[in-house]
Amino acid sequence: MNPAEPKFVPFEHELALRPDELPTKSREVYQRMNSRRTVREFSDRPILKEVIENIILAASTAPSGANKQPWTFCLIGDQGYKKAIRQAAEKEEYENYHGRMSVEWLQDLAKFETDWNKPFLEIAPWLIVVFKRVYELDQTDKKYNNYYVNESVGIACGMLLQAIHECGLVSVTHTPSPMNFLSKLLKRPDNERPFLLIPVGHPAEGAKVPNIGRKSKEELICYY
Ligand code: IYR
Repeated sequence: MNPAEPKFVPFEHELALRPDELPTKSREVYQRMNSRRTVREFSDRPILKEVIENIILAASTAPSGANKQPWTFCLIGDQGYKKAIRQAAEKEEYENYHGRMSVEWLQDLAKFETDWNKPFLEIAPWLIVVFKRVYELDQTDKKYNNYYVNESVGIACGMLLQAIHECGLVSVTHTPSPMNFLSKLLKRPDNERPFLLIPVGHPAEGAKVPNIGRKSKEELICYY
């Protein structure tokens, strides 16, 4: 760090609400976030690269262990890459749905009507592949482990989903398993591991989502 720069700067508190404004504000925030749904039916309507870049910048404001920001976001808009990713993901998912997943797991997924077919990987205008960076290398190739990598990248992904939602766009958190084909296809370095594959786009006209609910306040919170 530049020694001329101060170690601490004043916290800019942009949104200081009065206590009497908080119940309404917090209810509105909840209602807004509660309207986010995972959508698997996408339109191929294009989205400007600038929009997705801003969404990724929003996600990158997430807190992280020792501010190491242990993430890389690969942004895929090329049809050739999308097709290759779809083919590789479907190969793994076919095996998952035909033997690798337990009967109990398949029963739990029945209400979502998912299967090994993943057309959204080619239809959505953008795929974001989030990689976690397990360690960094210095100029001499000495390894420095990052801290709380799963926590940090998980938080960034949550913020990414919310940023997508705030833009009126939709996403699905896709977790083909195993995911190492993404490292190979995208030629990622050894310190990066695939974390989540997130197609982003507009919803298809008439898109439907499963009729499922969320836990109640009583089920969620333990009061002390
Ligand atoms: N990864 C698979 C299966 C799947 C697993 C869970 I847990 C889900 O909540 C949804 C799907 C797939 O993407 O189809």
